[in-house]
Amino acid sequence: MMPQKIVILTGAGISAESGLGTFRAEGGLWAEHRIEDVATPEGFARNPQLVMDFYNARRAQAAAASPNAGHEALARLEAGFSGEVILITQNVDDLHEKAGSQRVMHMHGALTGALCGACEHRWPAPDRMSPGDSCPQCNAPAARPDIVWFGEMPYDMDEIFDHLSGADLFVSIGTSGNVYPAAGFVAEARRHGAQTIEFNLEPSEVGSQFDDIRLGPATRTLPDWVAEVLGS
Ligand code: BJW
Repeated sequence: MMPQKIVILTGAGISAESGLGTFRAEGGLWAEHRIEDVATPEGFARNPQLVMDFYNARRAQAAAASPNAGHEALARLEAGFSGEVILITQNVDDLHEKAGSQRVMHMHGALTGALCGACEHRWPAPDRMSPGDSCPQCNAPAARPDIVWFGEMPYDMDEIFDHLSGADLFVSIGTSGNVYPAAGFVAEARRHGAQTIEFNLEPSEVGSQFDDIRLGPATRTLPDWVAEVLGS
């Protein structure tokens, strides 16, 4: 049966072929940086310069990167599918938007955003952020990258769980299934009756929970799958 509502979760793997590093691969971001130093509120409090440098560098890399055939296939799906397509990304880059996707939920935040640690006001991040930058709304010297770190609540969770409960098809792309709550989305979608597909180079930590697994680089597997769904 043709699905009416497709909910897609993407992770670092979809941007790997655009030259952006993944986290847990050999030589990935977590091999070069300790998670507790650069991706926790405690790490930011201890050494804000280190954390700003980490995200300033990643912001510059993401700005220079181009979407690949995987991002482009998902944008074609959203434009051409007769039902609803919801795209949830854990990625903080903007390659889905650059590819033309319109409805993208950034559950772990965005490199293009700044957030006030005092009043929670958000504004577009400058190319380089510095510790002590002040908030344009409340003036507190409390600017930080608008990124969801470990121990913080990911964004749009109520809306995401609503979408998962209404999905006919849940699709996970290029994520290792190590980080919750995203790693639990497949179980949630299944509980509500969705069919599930995983796209990855290898089965993820939660790979056994999917009905179907398509292995291979996303630039190859996604264009094929989208052509299948759109019947082209
Ligand atoms: C390809 C490919 C190609 C490569 N084609 N594929 C114990 C049990 C359960 C939970 C917890 C626990 N202790 C603590 C927690 C909670 C914690 C957590 O999950 N910890 C785990 C480590 C256990 N989670 C949190 O703290 C989250 N908040 C939270 O839980 O709030 C409470 C809450 C309760 C109830 C409901 C809701 C909330 C916050 C998590 C924040 C994560 N932040 C990061 C960093 C910030 C963003 C950034 O700097 O970019 O987000 S961590 C990092 O991991 C980043 C990513 O978004 C995230 C996921 O990584 P991803 O995308 O899966 O990347 P990789 O590298 O792991 O995998 C890449 C995959 O691609 C691989 O599988 C490759 O094979 C594949 N691949 N090339 C296809 N070409």
